[in-house]
Amino acid sequence: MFDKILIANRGEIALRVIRACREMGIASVAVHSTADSDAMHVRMADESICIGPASSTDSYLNKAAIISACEITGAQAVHPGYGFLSENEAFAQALEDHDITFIGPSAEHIRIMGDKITAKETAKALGIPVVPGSDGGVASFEDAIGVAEGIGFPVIIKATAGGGGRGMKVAKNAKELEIAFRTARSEAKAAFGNDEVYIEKYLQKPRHIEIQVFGDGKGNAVHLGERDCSLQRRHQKVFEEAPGPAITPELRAKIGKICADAVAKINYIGAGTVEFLYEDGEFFFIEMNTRLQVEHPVTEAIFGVDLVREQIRVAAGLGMSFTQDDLEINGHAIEVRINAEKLPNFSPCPGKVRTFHAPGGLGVRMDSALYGGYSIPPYYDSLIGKLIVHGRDRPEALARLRRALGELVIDGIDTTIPLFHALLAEPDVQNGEYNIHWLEKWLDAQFGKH
Ligand code: MV4
Repeated sequence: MFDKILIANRGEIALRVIRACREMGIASVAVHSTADSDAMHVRMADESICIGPASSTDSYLNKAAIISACEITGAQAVHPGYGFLSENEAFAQALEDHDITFIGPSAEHIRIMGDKITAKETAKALGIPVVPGSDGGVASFEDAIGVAEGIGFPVIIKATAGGGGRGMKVAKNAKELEIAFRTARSEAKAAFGNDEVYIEKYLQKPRHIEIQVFGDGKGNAVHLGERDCSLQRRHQKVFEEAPGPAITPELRAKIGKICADAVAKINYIGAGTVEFLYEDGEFFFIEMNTRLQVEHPVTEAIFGVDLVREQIRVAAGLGMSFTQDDLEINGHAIEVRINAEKLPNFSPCPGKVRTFHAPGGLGVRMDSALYGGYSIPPYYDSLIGKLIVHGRDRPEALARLRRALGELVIDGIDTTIPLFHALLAEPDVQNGEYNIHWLEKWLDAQFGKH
């Protein structure tokens, strides 16, 4: 096992990793920018080291500075958290070249899943159901029409180098396809330096369901069920839950086994998420994320496992501490993302936090790096906390969420807390009756086109 791990991240996820290290008797090293000298992760780690100026590009994304920090502190492994360098193939490779362990999958697995066409081809070859569409990239409008007529309209054009919803265009007929195809290519070229696009059948009212998988890198893998993350605004998740309200035990077992078998076959190591669109009882693969995700705590809650501990174990060459048969769902969990943003436009709202009071009690977890008197810097993501509740069933989790939100105090800045009070009053949210478009529609109805 490692003696010392460096955490190449900040905020709540850095604390999350430091906590796992401490429970495992592993020393932790925080890295930080000059803007983060007073940040909680710096205070909580055993050691800290400044790696550059405020801009992420020069600090949290600075591979050379992070590798130097490992050399200076003697850290044997790096946990990348999520975002920043967590899915950066070159970083995973550079660490390997320096004999430092990347706590995550291999550079090769990151590469395969980072290219959306290769990811889809790989998924298909591994027996994962994919959305009907083109076989790889579509080079000409004539080919695009051919594909669209084969699968039927509406279709969606996606950038190979895109992801997270960037560079997508929907076309309802051949005329719309002509314009959409041309703009999708030029936008992809401008945004990603790669104009390759592919075409899929457009699913009109799906849910975003993602399967948590975990591999030991030696051909063994398990699944930890699904999360329903359909409540999103501009491709940013705001509310996530597990299990998914629409997913039966039979559906879960079937798609879960398909995903676990697939990642076992490629000797995948560590945590991964296989993302699907789910409509009318069918799953369609869209992407795979080769990292720990923001919303991992809802899975931890219902399965009673520590995913970061398991990531560290497998990275150190140990096995997972459980098998598929050990994994059983207990109750229901919900996470809401607390952002430093002002409603109704969700405009970033950094500034000084006067009071921070975290809720507590049975079934409540607050992951946040805030403290009273802390100044949220304007340079980074606006996520300032995650409130996760766990109950014996969904109604209990909802009641607990309402109660915990009432206890949560963040004074001095605007946050997304009022959004969740309003959402909890909605019958559709109470009944779990929503899809990927529900939140945007609801926001339009509440506040007008925003
Ligand atoms: C789709 C789709 C409908 N049909 N693909 C958006 C982000 C990227 N991960 C995939 N996305 C979508 N792909 C087909 N074939 C609709 C979306 C989509 C979406 C997906 C998940 C969560 C929220 C979304 C919001 C708008 C569109």
